[in-house]
Amino acid sequence: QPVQHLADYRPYPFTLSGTHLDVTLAPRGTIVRARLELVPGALPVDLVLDGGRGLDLRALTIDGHAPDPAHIRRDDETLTIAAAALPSAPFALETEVAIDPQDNTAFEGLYLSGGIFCTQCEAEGFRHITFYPDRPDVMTTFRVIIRSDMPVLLSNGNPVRQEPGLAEWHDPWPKPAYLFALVAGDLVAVSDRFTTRSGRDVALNVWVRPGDQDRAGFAMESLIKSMRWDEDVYGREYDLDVFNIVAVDDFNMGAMENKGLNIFNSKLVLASPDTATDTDYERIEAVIAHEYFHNWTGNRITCRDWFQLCLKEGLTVFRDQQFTSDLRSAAVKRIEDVQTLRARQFREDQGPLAHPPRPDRYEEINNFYTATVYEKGAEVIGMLKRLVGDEGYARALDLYFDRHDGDAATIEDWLLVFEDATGRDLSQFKRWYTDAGTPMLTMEEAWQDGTLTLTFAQSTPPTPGQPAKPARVIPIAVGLIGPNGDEVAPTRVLEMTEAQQSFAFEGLGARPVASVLRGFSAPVMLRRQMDDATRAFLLAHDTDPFARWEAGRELALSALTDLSQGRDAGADYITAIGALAADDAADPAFRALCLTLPGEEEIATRLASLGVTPDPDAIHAARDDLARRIAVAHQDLLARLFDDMAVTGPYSPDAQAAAGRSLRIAALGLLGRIDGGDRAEVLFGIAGNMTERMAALAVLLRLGRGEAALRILHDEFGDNRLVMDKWFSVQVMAAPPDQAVAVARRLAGRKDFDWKNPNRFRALLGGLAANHAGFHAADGSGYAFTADWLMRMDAANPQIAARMSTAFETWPRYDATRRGHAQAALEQIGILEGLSRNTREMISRMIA
Ligand code: DPP
Ligand code: ZN
Repeated sequence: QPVQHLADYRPYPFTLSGTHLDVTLAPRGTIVRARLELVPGALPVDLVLDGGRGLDLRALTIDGHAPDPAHIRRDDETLTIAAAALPSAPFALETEVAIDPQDNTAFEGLYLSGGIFCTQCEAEGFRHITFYPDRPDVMTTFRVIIRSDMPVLLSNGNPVRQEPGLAEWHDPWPKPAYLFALVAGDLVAVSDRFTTRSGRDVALNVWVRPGDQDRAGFAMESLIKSMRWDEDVYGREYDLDVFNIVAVDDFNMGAMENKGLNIFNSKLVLASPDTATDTDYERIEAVIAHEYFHNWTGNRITCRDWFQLCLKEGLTVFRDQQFTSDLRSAAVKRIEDVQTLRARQFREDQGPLAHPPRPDRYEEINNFYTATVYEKGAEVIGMLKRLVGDEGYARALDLYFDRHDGDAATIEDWLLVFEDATGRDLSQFKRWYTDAGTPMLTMEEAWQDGTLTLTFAQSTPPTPGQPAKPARVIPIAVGLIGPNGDEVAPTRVLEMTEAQQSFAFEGLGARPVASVLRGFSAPVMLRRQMDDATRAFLLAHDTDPFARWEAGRELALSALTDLSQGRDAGADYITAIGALAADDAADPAFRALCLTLPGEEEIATRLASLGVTPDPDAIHAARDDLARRIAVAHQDLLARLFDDMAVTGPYSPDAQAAAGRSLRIAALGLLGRIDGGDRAEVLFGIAGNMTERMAALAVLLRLGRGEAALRILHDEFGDNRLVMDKWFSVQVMAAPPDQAVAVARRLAGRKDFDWKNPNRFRALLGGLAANHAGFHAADGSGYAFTADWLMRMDAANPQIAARMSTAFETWPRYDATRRGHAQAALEQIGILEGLSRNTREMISRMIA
């Protein structure tokens, strides 16, 4: 398959008016009979179906007759029936193929996970099940018969027939093949019901393995909350009689929004206080919502082609972020989202894998399920909402659902809806979709005669294939704080459209401090000259919670970047952070966020954006040093917080209880720098919940005294895959950097390192990648270890190998020694015989 270009889009020349599947399941030799009802266009053309060598074609007929074999051609990826063999009127194409789910270690198409048959078809998995026009703009209704002895047989839509050994499902909503799903297994359900606003009674089921029912309740609660929220906030109702969720252990993604039959990675369904952390609970709630919200933004309105992926993903992420903000703390959620964006998307934008939210070329679409498409895609919608206002946004969304229900749409369609609903010209705004890179925004201030003038300049560094970047529309939310700490001008959104632009605030009595980019109103890097005293002032007084947190973050980053370059720094930060932590009127979760230092990766990204080559060891040492000094300066306060935030009574995953625990854990992490880990050891022994136990374990591991705790956890949960994933990852992540690779190597040699399981593989390799100074060990051992495993994984599961290769995406920013080792590792992967298209594309982009 050559490079795909957005500009080459052509509609499919046939209309598909119905799909019937009849699947007889077996671990090897599953038989798939497909009947496609096709309507030819006006001109005779060949019929090209996707489907490669893995499909063993047993029979093919057109309207019941086998065509002349001379009219059928196959290659590695397609099957073509010559126009000469096709009727000019509507016809039925019937095929029978055999496939082997048991040998499918790529987990794409139909496969077996722990004895459960399941499917993953997005983006292009359906072509591994049968010959088909496997593209999102070919939509039709599906009727599916499943034949198997398994007790539970599920597919999309509504059940038509259920009898021993057979089930029939019908999905009345036309859909592309990527939303097809089939599940068969020995499963049990946690069930409930939901009545939609217009009175449709919906049966809800969360299907899990027998024994896991008591850990599926939270997922069900989250589903019901999601269904209600989408009715209340977006006016979107569910449209089938059943909604099924299935949890499986082997899954490449987090979850999948198949129509009426969502399939989830079990880590995003199963939770109990003793096995899941607060973060897990919040994530389960958000991903259940995300997949449910796709029913409208993704399924009812899908994408015309895969270049438009952010049409459904950016919008659905934006919607799940709104949902979490409504259910929990909006301020905390915004800060967390910005942290994620910076850690993953800014990082991506800074390196060789930078691409726009809507790319215009790809070799392997699975490589574009990225932070840029998802998280930046959501930020772009947030900006759009800020520019047109809440009412304009609501009008535009209503129009979008009215106009495009049943369509396979584009970013152009989406923007036109906003233009039509609000009268705004969005041609310049569109650059956010088409241009890669994080704009750098600098600000200068002038004060004269009661007028404060803010002058901004924007510039975006070149990214692969895009040397020059025209100015974008940047919404900059600004408020002003007077010298006494009161807000003298509420938030106003400045609309920057030029490369350089000034905005004046007039009639001011005394010179205020500008609070800029409130709520992180645009995904840019803001650089302004500000001394530490002014930052500390904003940290104390800003009325916008994001900007307040950001002031503290800037203080921390300026201290850490200085320290990592051998300059003394941090005193102002230590003082300011103490005052904030002591403010019992502030939300504990907010205080916890302020007390948690930026990660080493974030410090490296900041240094690189300043043109400084990051030194991973120096960054690690600087962060250790600052944390220790905070602990020394505030030990009494931290000890008080640790004690005060102890929750008594039964565990609850709600936001308020989690907030208390997060502050307690933040205090514990700092105290661990000076108490030798004694508090952590006690807490690990007595805590009744996984949140505190994992936090305590991480502290102990950093201090090199985690052995006993690890053993206890293993004894207790050795047969629980999700807990064992944590057990693997925390050891590598929290290992002292000079031991990280050795720890990873030792763990990889264990019998229970079931590396073909994506979660286990990510736990270990992702854990190492998250240990910044460990992965970037100067001797190249982290790179070599990772490369070895990527090559091994590539043969089994190309998607997972390609995704994990992003551990290398920042390699060009390091010193020559590290660059040399990284490049050698990448080149070694690149020349591997039989390397997948997925990984080949990633490597070639990274060493271009
Ligand atoms: N399952 C992935 C998601 O929901 C891809 N659609 O984002
Ligand atoms: Zn999604």
